[in-house]
Amino acid sequence: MSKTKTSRNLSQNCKGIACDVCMDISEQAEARGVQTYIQRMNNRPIETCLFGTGGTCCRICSLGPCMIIESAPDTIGICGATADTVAARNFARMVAAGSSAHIDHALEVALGFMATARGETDFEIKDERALHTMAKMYDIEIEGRDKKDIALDVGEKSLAEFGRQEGSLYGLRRAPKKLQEMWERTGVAPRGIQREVVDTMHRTNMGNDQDYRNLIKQATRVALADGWGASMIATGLQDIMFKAPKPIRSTVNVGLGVLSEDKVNITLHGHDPLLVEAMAIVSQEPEIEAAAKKVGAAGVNMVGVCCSGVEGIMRHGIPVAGGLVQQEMVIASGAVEAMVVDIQCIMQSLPEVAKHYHTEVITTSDRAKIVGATHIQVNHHNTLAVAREIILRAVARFPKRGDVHLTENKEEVVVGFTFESVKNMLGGKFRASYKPLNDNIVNGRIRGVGVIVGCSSPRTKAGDDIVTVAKELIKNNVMVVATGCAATECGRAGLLRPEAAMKYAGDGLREVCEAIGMPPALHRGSCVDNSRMLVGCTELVEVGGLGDDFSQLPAAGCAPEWMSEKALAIGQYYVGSGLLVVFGRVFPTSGSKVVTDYLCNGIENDYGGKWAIEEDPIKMAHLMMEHIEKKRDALGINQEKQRVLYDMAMRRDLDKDEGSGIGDVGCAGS
Ligand code: NFS
Ligand code: SF4
Repeated sequence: MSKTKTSRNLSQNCKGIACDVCMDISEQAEARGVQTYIQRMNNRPIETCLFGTGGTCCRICSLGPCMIIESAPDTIGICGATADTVAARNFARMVAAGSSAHIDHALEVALGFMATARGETDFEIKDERALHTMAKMYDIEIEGRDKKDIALDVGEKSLAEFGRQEGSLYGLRRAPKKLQEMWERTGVAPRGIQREVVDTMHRTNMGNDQDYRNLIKQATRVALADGWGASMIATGLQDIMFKAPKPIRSTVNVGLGVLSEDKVNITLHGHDPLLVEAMAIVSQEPEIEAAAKKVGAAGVNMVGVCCSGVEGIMRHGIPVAGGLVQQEMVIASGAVEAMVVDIQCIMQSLPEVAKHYHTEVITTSDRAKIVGATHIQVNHHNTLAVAREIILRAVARFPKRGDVHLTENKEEVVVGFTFESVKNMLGGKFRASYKPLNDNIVNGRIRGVGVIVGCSSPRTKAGDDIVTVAKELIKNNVMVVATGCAATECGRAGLLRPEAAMKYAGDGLREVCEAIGMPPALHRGSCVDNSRMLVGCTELVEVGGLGDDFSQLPAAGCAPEWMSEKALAIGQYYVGSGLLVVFGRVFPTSGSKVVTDYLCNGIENDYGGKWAIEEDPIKMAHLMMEHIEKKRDALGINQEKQRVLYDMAMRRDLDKDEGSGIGDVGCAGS
């Protein structure tokens, strides 16, 4: 059974810590007066507020703020709101906010895609296979049509999904039939993508929805609009314009080999793939190289941070310095000429840290400006020109570089394991299929799939919990698939190399990894690319042998170090799709036992998935593995099978046993 905890027994570690590499940079930076999250956490004057942590502070009207203690009836809101209502209302708002980040990202991508299809941008329709996948989803005719015309139709249909008022989203069609039926039956199938955000913000206004289960229902609907709607569109259109990633080698970590001692280092931080693409293209131009040489640099070195980093590494092999918690340390290395940021997960402190060095922080989106940074607006029509301008500004800063604090710290990684590339890897280009994966799950060499998503947190040693969960899963033959900063942390710990299977994987998983040449932990892209996980799960179902719904799969997700509302949105769309999701350390409804208990238990009866909360990473991994084994038991694939010789009648019965996927070998078990 999942654990339900209140805020009182969840760890509230307010001491700032980091990995050894970052501690080292931070200490030398502190000596010159630089303040990073480590000092800010240590110097925080007020302890974390339990009302805020547990989700029972309501400030949506001026009769409040009302701070509600579940066990003290006289603390209910002035309007009569209970801890359950307030916690569920705040949760729904957080999910809507997280979803909005992905939705707005996707909308920008869709607008850029339309402009590209019209030939108005510097980009092009590069991946026709990805174009056809999206076209099929929208029932758009492909045969005999020019790719530009197909792209225009795909762009229009994608844009229409945001403002749709009736019916349900096309993206839902990529789910197994049974899941689609459940969404329709329970009323959580999203209508228009943006409509679900508006609905959530409306019903969480003062005096509207005050039934916690109904509020969680809407939180599920808006989250599904994110995962199966917006994120699916973002990933699909990005793949069409920039090509779907394929496995590619690169390096990660804050150290030499990622940041260069003799080149102009430009870090790309944020989430906008358009800018990453433009910077990757322009940095290869001979004029840029010549400009760098002119100032005494050996060239220009692009480095990624957060999900922009993930976009750059998957498509171009651009090395990644780190995720959320490494961003200040990257500047404090003293080796960065420009940190270029766009949207999301950007610490306001960056220009302050940069003041102590020669680094220029450049904001590029009018959604994310920071006082103290230089703003250069990027739009769909000027991307390459602006990329050129930014790179030349960075080059001009190179002669001002002072002491650099960098040690030999880099890890080799192989990244870019999308749903399609895994299919190709498993079945070969001409018989691309998940069947070998399903077979190995059914025969038990691989027990199941453990999905690790979300951020790295300053509350842990930055990545420690993520890596501990990943290693424990791998050791116990659970294949790990990771996205976002969690994937970067797996890389920093050396888990994203095929050789890691030898060192960390249990016998069964190691055997499969060695046969295919894949790492035991697969890097599946940015947080928006969690849509790739959804499509991958559908494939596991459709290939057969593992049930007919996500809730039957031997799979579980987790976000050990989550911090962003975006992680909550992702968690809720996994739960609403039938999966178990375990979050570490804090959970935003912990001030209401009723709501937390519903999210961790009761919700399973409604949508098939559920949450669990566990701060100990080893226990978290075991919670996921217990769930996986329970699903295996229910599928009947854990039973000790006896060798039976089949006669013709038995074979015919087996053929009728559609979807079992284990009947085609002629004898049950081995
Ligand atoms: Ni995801 Fe990517 Fe990282 Fe967390 Fe932020 S960068 S969108 S939210 S911190 S994983
Ligand atoms: Fe207080 Fe109710 Fe107003 Fe919230 S809506 S601040 S609980 S009076």
